[in-house]
Amino acid sequence: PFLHKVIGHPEFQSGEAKTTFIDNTPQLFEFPKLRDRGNKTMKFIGEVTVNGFPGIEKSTKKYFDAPRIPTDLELRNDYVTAKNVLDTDGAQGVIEWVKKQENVLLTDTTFRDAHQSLLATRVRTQDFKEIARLTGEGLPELFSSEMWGGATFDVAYRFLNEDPWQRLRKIRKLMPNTLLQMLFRGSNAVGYQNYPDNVIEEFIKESARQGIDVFRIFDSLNWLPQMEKSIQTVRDTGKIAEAAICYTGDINDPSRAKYNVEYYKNMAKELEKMGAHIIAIKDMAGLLKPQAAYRLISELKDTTDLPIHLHTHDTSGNGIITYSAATKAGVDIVDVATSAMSGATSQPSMSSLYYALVNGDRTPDVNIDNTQKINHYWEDVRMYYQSFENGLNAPQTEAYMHEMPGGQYSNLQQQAKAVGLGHQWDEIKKMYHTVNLMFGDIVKVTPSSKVVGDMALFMVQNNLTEEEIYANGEDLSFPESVVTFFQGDLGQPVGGFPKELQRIILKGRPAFTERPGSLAAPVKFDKVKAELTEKIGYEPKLEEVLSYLMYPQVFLDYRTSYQNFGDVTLLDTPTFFQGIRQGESVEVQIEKGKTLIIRLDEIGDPDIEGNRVLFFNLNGQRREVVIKDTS
Ligand code: 3PY
Ligand code: ZN
Repeated sequence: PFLHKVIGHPEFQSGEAKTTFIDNTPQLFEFPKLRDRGNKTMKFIGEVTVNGFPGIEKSTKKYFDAPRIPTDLELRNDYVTAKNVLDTDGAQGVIEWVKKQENVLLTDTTFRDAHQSLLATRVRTQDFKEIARLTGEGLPELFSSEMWGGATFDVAYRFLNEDPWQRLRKIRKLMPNTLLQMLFRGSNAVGYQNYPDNVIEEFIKESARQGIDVFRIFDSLNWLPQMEKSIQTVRDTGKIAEAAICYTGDINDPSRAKYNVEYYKNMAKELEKMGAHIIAIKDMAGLLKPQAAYRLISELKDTTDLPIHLHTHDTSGNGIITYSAATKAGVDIVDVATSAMSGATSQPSMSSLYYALVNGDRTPDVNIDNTQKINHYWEDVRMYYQSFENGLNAPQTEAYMHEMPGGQYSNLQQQAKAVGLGHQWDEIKKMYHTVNLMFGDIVKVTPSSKVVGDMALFMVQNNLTEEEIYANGEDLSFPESVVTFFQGDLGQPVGGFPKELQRIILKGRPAFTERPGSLAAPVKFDKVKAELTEKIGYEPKLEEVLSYLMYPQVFLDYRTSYQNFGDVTLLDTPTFFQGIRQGESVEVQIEKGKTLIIRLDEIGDPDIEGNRVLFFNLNGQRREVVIKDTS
């Protein structure tokens, strides 16, 4: 076909073609490029069709109707959004704007925490793309859309064969008038360990440059020294620094005096001094009960002039009452999710909160019809992700006891199943509570929550009680995450480490109390760039160097997968997770006006080595792809 194209080209036929003709006529290469992309895409589809998607049970492909996309949203084109204010008046302008609002403002977490907490973070960019523009246009009154950071960064690479930076760019383009918000783990950035200060700085600058407007910064132990650098860097970029206080315990329970209301007020004052624009209360496990919410928000409002942004999880079923109480107490912004992606371990529902507050004071200013129409889309899309449901679809008040963050619940459950402890899940939850108290009652959120989870699993797996740890701990070898935690790798917990347990766990290894980021040598970006160039065969962009620094092997594996399969983000979600069946066709739009139509005609029997030939039809041409059947 390439030769035909050359010979058939009018310039060639006219006899005017020079040796530069081939170089200057890129259309000649379109066919091979298309064919190459077709081959890679068929390889991916073939692989999933034959061997299933890693991590989910292979089953008969389910067919779904196309999701309902709203076509008749009411638009308020003259509305000046918070993003418009940021672009014209800067971060301080947004703060003044928030303070002037009479109604409670909303952040929509559908694109980040909601699916992180309900569907193991697995929602794909393809499914956000369809609805992002409509969400921005139909809900201009939102304070922000939380759509990046937290676990979405590495899950995108690791499990979805997706580049998270590409997701950011796409959503940025589709939601030009909405503040885009990310969850940033302070000195852990979007990873699970401490990174040198210059990595934190470069990561924030690059994220801001590519479109993040609001950085919610937290530390997994509420340790202030680990938040300062991030807050300052965000301020320097001109974006909004939202400093989060992780909420644990119960301010109204005298037996949990460590985290009393004074503790939170002091922390808020410190964060204000550090330069925070907004104070967030990050109730990651849904522990903030309604009356405590009223008290906490009231007292914080008396303590600081900064806006207060409240985040909770609806695990206990009390989320809406908590928000209602907080709204009465004057909270400025609360986090909600579209109804179909709300409740249980996720955020409370946007439309439920609307109706809880309607015809009263401070009713959120959103178009409820638009909210419900956008929700139809999510009712349909959630079905694609059934394999990732965590099974927690009713209120669970035990969360007040175990205090596990919404995003950790299903993760730890999976970890337990993987080591054969699925049937002991109730004991693990109790052990998680015990371990928290053994550790001195710490803040539990990524990554500190993982340490508590690892220790709980270790104790249940080895049939160990708290007493036995103290009695025989000298002879036990503890999980690596627990050892490094007690060395001070994640920073210092409130009130310090319990000395006796620290001694038992460290067995003479050194512990330090300095900020780990201040001990780490700055990364030499040029050197890392050269090293990465060697590994991937081209000069990487800064964003790729950052991803590699954060997750070296995960990033390299992603590059390998990209080499083999091309851009699989373009596949529809049922095909991505389940492949296609014999006789089925799928369309993959690889560029505007360029679509691959792929049909699977036949799956051959395996040969002696297990290789099967899959007979495809790609845009009318017969193609064969060989896939090794690993079953
Ligand atoms: C994360 O760090 O991913 C969280 O969602 C913490 O709550
Ligand atoms: Zn959360």
